Amino acid sequence: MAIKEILTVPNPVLKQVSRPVESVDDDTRVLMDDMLETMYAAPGIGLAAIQVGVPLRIIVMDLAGKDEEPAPRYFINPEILEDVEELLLWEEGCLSVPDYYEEVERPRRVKIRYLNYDGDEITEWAEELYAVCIQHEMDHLNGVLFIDHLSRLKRQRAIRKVQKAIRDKALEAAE
Ligand code: GNR
Ligand code: NI
Repeated sequence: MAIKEILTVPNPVLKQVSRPVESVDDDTRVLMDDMLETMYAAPGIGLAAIQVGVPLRIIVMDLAGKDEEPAPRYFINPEILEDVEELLLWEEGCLSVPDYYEEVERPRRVKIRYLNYDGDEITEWAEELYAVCIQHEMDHLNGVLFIDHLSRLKRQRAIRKVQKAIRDKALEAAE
């Protein structure tokens, strides 16, 4: 297993549309293992392959609480089959937009279909945090970030904040 570098805004790779996985094989599983390790180390509750520079429709997630057993989830080629009109407002963050948090509204429940770690097809409803997270991650597969759901002013503020943090870190390291 290996921890990979997580890309941050405004890296244009994050805007790429990821392509479907053709077959779920050992290469796919090595990538998913590395993604999970990278996500846990960050730490985060979800990660899309494009965030580590791989343009494939793959997501890993773990929504277990601090005192719970790890519960890794793997999603390959996920699709939203159905959603509900009722919206849920949730304060989101993103490992590609570090240290910036803002509320986003999304459908409260979504019916999803995907392949799991073994390549088996799963269809199920996701709700609450699971619904928020899978929609956030599926946006990444289409080159969309949660800040793209905000006003242009807030989006630019978020990007500048990340750029400043990176610049300050580089200056600190050069001292
Ligand atoms: O770690 C993460 N937390 C989070 C909180 C609210 C809504 C979505 C997320 S996903 C994020 C990790 C990430 O950037 N995934 O792409
Ligand atoms: Ni994200």
